[in-house]
Amino acid sequence: KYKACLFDLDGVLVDTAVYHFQAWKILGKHFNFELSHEQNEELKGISRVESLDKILHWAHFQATQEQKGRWLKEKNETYLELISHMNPSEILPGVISFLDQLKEQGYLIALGSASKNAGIILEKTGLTTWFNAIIDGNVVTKSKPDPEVFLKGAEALGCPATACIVFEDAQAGIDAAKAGGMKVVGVGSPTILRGADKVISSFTELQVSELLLL
Ligand code: B16
Ligand code: MG
Repeated sequence: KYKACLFDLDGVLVDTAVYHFQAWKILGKHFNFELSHEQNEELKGISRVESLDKILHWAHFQATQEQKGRWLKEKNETYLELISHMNPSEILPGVISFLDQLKEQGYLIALGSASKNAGIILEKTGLTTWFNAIIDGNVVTKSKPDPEVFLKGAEALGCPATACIVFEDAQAGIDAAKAGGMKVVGVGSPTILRGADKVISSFTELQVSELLLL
């Protein structure tokens, strides 16, 4: 029935949201803005540029193009410094065993992330070799909820969308998977994630055999 699994990165395989949060908080000092946890939730799955626009809107700060360009670069430098210490212990619980089961049962595996830093994170955590295809922020032109990232993943694997299952922690990503005609498993809280075919709080709760019930 299903041939491939497409994984989001941040919040699904590893918890880099904490590093994005820290980096945006440090940047916010330039315009006296303190990012809240609730606001950080809204930044999940959306691109770096869109994140800054949202933050400036919340801060009621009118920035010039020059300031924006400088701040995007600065935020990423802080973020790169924070993720430079990442290691395999930061892979979320149950992920490796789940990927193992998928490989054993012949599923293809792709990454579908909005992050331009996905490659570095996969390397640092030792996850790179699991993937048959990697689609990240460097190759997509339209960010989630547009389905482009997942459609490109399906194409790279040579699978029709209907044979793909997406794993996502962000509402924008769930909407993207649905718009692409794929099944989607939400990773997080069922009260936050709407429209997923199933929601798990962690991969420790899921067996590959259960995917057939989707
Ligand atoms: P970068 P995902 C997304 O990754 C994050 O959830 C989002 O918070 C971030 O703004 C975006 O990547 C871009 O990241 O600044 O590293 O290019 O969840 O799609 O794996
Ligand atoms: Mg995510």
